[in-house]
Amino acid sequence: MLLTPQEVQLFRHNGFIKLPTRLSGDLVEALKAAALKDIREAVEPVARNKDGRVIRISDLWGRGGICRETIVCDEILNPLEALLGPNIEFVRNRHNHVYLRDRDSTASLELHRDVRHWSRTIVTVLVYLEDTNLENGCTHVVPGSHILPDFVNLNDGDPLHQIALDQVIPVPMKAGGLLAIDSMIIHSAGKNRTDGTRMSMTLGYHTVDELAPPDNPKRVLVRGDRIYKGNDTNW
Ligand SMILES: O=C(O)CCC(=O)C(=O)O
Repeated sequence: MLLTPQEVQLFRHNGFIKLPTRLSGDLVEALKAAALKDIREAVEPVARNKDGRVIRISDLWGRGGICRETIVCDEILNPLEALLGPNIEFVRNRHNHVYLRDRDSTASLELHRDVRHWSRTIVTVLVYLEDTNLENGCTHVVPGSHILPDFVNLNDGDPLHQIALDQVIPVPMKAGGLLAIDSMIIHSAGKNRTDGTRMSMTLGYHTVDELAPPDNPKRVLVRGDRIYKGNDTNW
């Protein structure tokens, strides 16, 4: 299912869209089981909290199997085609991980942008492997903030920045739900105030960069062609 022109316009305007597609319950369960196994066995690369517990597994692409199948699945790439065009790359060196957030988690709780400049933004797809809500820390966004002027430190006390910070809203999502954000949007994870977990995958995608050398190992072509239009081929 592709996005309608109206949904594309909403994404461009608001900086996020709940995709109309979702992952099946079976796929979500299989993903959770695979992630929990890698967390239990601490399959590298992983990140740990201060107590040594694994809270994040990284390089989902490199893990292959069901992680890789999800990265290239139609439920994600079909709607992304409406946003990014027919030629899509998966970004290996931003996101590309599963987070297991609990009461002690501190990662990404501060409002932030994932990238520094609109000319180099990515589309991030948040894949929820458990229901997220106000209690267990759903994603929060400041609608439309992807087009605000570029600022690096949101918490510097500047009243203009405070205007943006005051407009943050929560975006609860069901397990299997897919939220696409322009990574320039100001956003955060919510605080998990429950005794349960909140597991999600975070995936980043680009349109193929027609001016970048085509052999970048940090970018994987997941749909279409790797076109190269640099004019150095006919100097
Ligand atoms: O998981 C979330 O809700 C947000 C994640 C996030 O902010 C990030 O990965 O940069």
